[in-house]
Amino acid sequence: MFESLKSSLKHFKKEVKSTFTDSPHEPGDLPAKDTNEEISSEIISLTRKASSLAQGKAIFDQKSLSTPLQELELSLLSSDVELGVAEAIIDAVRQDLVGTSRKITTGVENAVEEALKKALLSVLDESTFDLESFLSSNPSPTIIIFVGVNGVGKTTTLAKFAHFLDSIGYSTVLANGDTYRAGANEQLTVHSEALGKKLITHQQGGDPTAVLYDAVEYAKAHDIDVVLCDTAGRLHTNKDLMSQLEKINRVVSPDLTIFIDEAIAGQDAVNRARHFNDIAPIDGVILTKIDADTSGGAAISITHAIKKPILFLGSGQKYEDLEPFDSLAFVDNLLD
Ligand SMILES: Nc1nc2c(ncn2[C@@H]2O[C@H](COP(=O)(O)OP(=O)(O)OP(=O)(O)O)[C@@H](O)[C@H]2O)c(=O)[nH]1
Ligand SMILES: [Mg+2]
Repeated sequence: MFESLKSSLKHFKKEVKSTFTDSPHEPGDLPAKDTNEEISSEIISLTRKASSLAQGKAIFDQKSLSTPLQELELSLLSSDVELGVAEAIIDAVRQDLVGTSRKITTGVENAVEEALKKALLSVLDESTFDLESFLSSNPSPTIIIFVGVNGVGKTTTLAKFAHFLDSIGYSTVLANGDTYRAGANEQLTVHSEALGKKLITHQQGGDPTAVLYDAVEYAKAHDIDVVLCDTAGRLHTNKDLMSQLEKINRVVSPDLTIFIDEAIAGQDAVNRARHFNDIAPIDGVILTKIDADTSGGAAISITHAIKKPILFLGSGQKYEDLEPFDSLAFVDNLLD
């Protein structure tokens, strides 16, 4: 999982370590320089390095860090990390390290690891959300709608979410706002029966807002805590379906709108999140299919791009395969 990102970070740690702890070149190995100025600057830098190495220390200077940082930026980009996010990570690592010194024995690796950890957390934690405290303070029923493009796992995730809410003591009713796709009612019926949940549906072709309205009425009448509303998959470029979503958002006025996309969609997932956020403001994101071979770029980029947190990661087909997103555990796993 996230192998591409992991290997980018590992490579960076290795490069920095060898840049700052290997002995300086022999004079004969000096890279060719064009001007006297370049030669003297190289000699000064090597002399400094030799002297700090002699004292058992490595000094992180801007010049020596620049090549490993450039390489890191390129490999983040090739792992589908968005340019602005890759730059934010590089800047944070540079700021953290440049001008500091560490003991060669253990300090260099730790310093690089800590700088990467802080930089990654700074983009992942730009927005956070405590679902449980929100649910406990929001007047019932809390209305949650699941939105996203076709086939990304909205319906499956809604069912997993109902299972998760059960585990923390919240009752749910399911509502099928996907009146567009043939077979959508049947799919959600299978989940509602497996989970023992009431499901509100209308006929295919009906108005999704009417289904959601009925589900809210049902929840009020039966003292249900949360209404989970599925919606049809829609491409962000489909004007009709996007204006339907805008109407659902306006009429139903959900307490939470959760954007679902596949972690494997990388940069596309980030772009789609922006489009959906413009039409029906997103409160949080769930990335699915992290069990597939994903670079991890979407997970790193999406919060920085839309300033909304990742709430959960979907990792398989079973109801239990939905983990609350924990940025620290996520970063520790990347740097492991
Ligand atoms: N491996 C894996 N498969 C998943 C995951 N989540 C959903 N799926 C599968 O993805 C496929 C599509 O899931 P759905 O839940 O129907 O997707 P959807 O977004 O509701 O699709 P539409 O309603 O057609 O837009 C199904 O085969 C799911 O079993 C996941 O986390 N991991
Ligand atoms: Mg669906």
